[in-house]
Amino acid sequence: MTDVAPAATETIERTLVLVKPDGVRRGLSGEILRRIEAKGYTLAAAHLLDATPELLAAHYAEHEGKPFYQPLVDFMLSGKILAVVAEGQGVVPGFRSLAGATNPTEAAPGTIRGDLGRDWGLKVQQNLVHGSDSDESAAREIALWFPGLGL
Ligand code: IDP
Ligand code: MG
Repeated sequence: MTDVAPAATETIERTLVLVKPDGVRRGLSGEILRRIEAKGYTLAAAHLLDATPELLAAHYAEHEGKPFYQPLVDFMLSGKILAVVAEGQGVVPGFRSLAGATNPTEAAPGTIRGDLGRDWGLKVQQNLVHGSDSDESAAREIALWFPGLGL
């Protein structure tokens, strides 16, 4: 029996993961990357950076005008962010599943937000990670956070 080669048209799926400033501050970057890798996804790129207001305005454009928007931007400017491109079949919904629900109180045990996050009584939920919500968002967000990478 011969191995079947992957179809030439097979595309590599990628998502943007951000370890938010609370995750970096709390020393959870390694644990979060461990979970991504343990699931079987591959790290394609990573860098630790300070976001800028311009980058966050583009990244979070869909949330402009919502009550948590400015607290969210301020929170994302409060410390280093670890930006990661993860890849693998189904990685966009797969990482969202690993991350868990937006509200860490409601996020299921076993998820990043459910196991490692909690409500701190702030105007914005500090929930450790961002993950792209569609292939289109992933392409847009990877271009923002990794300009020139050619991914
Ligand atoms: P997601 O990160 O689960 O995709 P989004 O709805 O895209 O959630 O919201 C972006 C971020 O804004 C969330 O991760 C969280 O930090 C914050 N956020 C969203 N909704 C609320 C809210 O109702 N109250 C406080 N913070 C929120
Ligand atoms: Mg979102």
